[in-house]
Amino acid sequence: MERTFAMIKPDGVQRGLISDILKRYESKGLKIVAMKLMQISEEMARKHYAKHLNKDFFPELIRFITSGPVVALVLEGDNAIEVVRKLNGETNPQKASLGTIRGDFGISKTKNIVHGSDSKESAEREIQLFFSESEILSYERAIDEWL
Ligand code: YYY
Ligand code: MG
Repeated sequence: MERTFAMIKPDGVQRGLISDILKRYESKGLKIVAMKLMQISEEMARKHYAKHLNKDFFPELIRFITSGPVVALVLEGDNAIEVVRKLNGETNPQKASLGTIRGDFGISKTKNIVHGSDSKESAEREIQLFFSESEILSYERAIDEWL
């Protein structure tokens, strides 16, 4: 089973969308194996988005992602990385298809509600950045054999 890192960004929390978003991940069949409400420090934000350091939107991105609590998640499932990116939708919520989280709930290009790792390497790096080993749980659900 593959693991990915996902996050409900500060706009998702402020707008009361936590339960709607978790519902989509759960209903799809993904298993939540770690979850916490937290505030991201500037240092952590810069590490998380290190590959965008030289982009013009970087300062605004760091300001936004540290502006309020986020929900950090590790989600597990078959092909979880790609599945979460699909559920989240395209980066720009105005272009994202309806039926995706960004497409249904977002309109701002910066405040796009959710994050999902884009590769195995990113997933591993991001999971380690946000969670310690002991915070990630391994457990069976009765429904797992149906997924
Ligand atoms: O992986 P994803 O979140 O879909 O997009 P990235 O290209 O990795 O960009 C990270 C983050 O930066 C994006 O979610 C919104 C923000 N951003 C922006 O504010 N303006 C852009 N032109 C591109 C990205
Ligand atoms: Mg990305």
